[in-house]
Amino acid sequence: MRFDTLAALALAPLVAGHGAVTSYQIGGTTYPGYTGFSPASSPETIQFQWPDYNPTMSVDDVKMRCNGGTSADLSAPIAAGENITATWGQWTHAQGPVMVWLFKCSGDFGSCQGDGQGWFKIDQMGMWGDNPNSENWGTAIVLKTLKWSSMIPKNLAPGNYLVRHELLALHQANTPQFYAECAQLEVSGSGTAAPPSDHLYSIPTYAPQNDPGITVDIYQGGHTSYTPPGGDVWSGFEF
Ligand SMILES: *[C@@H]1O[C@H](CO)[C@@H](O)[C@H](O)[C@H]1NC(C)=O
Ligand SMILES: [Cu+2]
Repeated sequence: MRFDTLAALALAPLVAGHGAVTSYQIGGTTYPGYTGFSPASSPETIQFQWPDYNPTMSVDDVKMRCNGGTSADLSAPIAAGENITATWGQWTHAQGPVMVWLFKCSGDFGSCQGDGQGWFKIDQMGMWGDNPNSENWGTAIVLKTLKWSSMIPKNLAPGNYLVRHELLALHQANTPQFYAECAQLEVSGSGTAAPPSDHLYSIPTYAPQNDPGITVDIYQGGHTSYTPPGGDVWSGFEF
């Protein structure tokens, strides 16, 4: 089912500490994300409804993919080349990258759980400048604005896609905290492009737990640059 009225949008109050994407904006339309804890009574969403706010601590955890949620009732239309803006109800950490991923479904959303090596990054922001113990991080922008906007690659082949917004909090040395949530997008357009296989990852396990982008101790001197785990962004192009 497609969500196409604002009337159903009733945001429940946020109850607990960690972040969650509570809505998505595409063009002039706002689509409900999930606000947590009440799957039975929650309004229908485009976002997978997940069981709790707890951070995922290991890249091998099945909750890495979509925080343990399953297919949503609704999906949102978006044109290739258009931006999707995620809005978080709250967020508290200023160190760590923001990563935005897509996964192409082979059919209906009801049977699309993001299985297999089909996830690719369309956007990310790690650190700028040369000091990890700073607020020069993608997640610091989320802390300040509670928003993140990403463009769907202009030439991306149309179809049903999952979008996955991931915040990786690095404020505690050797205790990474991953926060990921998925939503359902119907991408339209006349493009034919798909990412090459070297940009495709399985989630969980898109990187080893000892990837330097995961284990970095931001309080130790000597780290002057940062590479997010899980490879490069694919921004789309024709073959
Ligand atoms: C659209 O997303 C891109 C990143 O993919 C970003 O650089 C740009 O600022 C966004 N545009 C708007 C209007 O938010
Ligand atoms: Cu936290």
